[in-house]
Amino acid sequence: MARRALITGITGQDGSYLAEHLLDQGYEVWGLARGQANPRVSRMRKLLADVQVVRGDLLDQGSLISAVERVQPDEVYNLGAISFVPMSWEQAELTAEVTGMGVLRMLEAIRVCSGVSRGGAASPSGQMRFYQASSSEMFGQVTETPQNERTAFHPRSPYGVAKAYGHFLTQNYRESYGMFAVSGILFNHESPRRGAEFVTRKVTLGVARIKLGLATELRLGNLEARRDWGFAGDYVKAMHLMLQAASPEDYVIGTGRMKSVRELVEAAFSAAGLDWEQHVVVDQALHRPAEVDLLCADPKKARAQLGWEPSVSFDELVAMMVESDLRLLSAGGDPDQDSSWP
Ligand code: NAP
Ligand code: F7E
Repeated sequence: MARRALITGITGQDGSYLAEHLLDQGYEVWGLARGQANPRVSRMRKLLADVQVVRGDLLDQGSLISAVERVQPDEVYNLGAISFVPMSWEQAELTAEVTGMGVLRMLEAIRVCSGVSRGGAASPSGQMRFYQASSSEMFGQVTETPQNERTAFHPRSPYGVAKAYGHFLTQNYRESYGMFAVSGILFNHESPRRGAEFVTRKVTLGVARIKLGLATELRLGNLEARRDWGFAGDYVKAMHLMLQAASPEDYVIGTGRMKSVRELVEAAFSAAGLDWEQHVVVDQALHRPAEVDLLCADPKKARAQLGWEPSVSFDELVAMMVESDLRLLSAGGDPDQDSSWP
């Protein structure tokens, strides 16, 4: 019988790549989707016709229990979150509820449905396995570079704090109940399906608009911030590998290479034959109340224990995204419309 996976955050970037990867591996894939008329669900259904949808919301404990009872998954991937860092200052409480408390609700749904009793450490074998989407934003103001699984956390946003809560809770359920519950500490990963609010996609869409004569300038915030950017399609494979491991452990996933936003901008404009200095305007209003200056992964553990390696370089990623956005906009596609997902 096919193994069954339940993915929260199915309408997001990672949900789509993970679902494709698991379908390729022969899984029966279920996606948890929220809302009465969520337009992102119809976009997801067009791209991923073989994914089955179960309704639920990370804010609603009962809905998660019902979803787990119905699907009876072998593996649960908790990717659902409010994931845009600036929004976490504007809606800090909601971020804590969805991105933080949502992890508690999902873990409780699994614990209740798999009959794990409080205080009774169960054997990890034969249980539902749980993956939590932890984030390099937990490192925040970094205490060492590169960051590994033992690096201390100093989150710099309500998002980072909520992720740290989910991370420690996942570790706690593993230790308290013997659950096979792990976190992947993923560094920034991007793709043509990245939300338009994140800096990579904002830049590649901006480049495409300027190249096609649809805009003349691109307004950005802090150009000096440095990130470790990789390709989302590679990173979802690491999520799957973590749940196939012999023992439940956390892993850092990234490329080990840092680039600044300025370097991202240079690469994207030059991929389209444009001079970025003619078009980019720095806007102080886009700076964050507390910035994460740099993030760089040390992915040695994942390489050694999971055999995981990134396959797409920074330059290849930027070129892929610029080409995709040029194609999308040339064909009259609107990145804000739900049908336009490459
Ligand atoms: P994304 O594109 O922003 O997707 C977020 C998903 O969460 C969407 O499917 C959204 O569904 C869902 N969601 C929001 N509120 C929800 C709720 N109340 N109940 C259930 N689902 C809800 O994020 P992503 O880039 O794919 O990232 C996936 C996960 O990895 C997130 O947890 C993110 O924080 C984490 N992460 C991402 C990165 C990265 O660089 N991409 C790095 C580290 C960690 P709707 O359609 O209903 O809004
Ligand atoms: O910002 C700077 C900004 O919003 C990257 C999420 O997936 O990765 C992501 O979080 C950097 C920051 O991603 C603009 O100040 C400059 O330093 O693309 P971003 P993020 O905040 O790193 C982590 C790992 C996650 O877990 C999150 O869910 O770029 N920046 N100018 C800008 N950023 C944006 N968005 N827009 C600008 O105009």
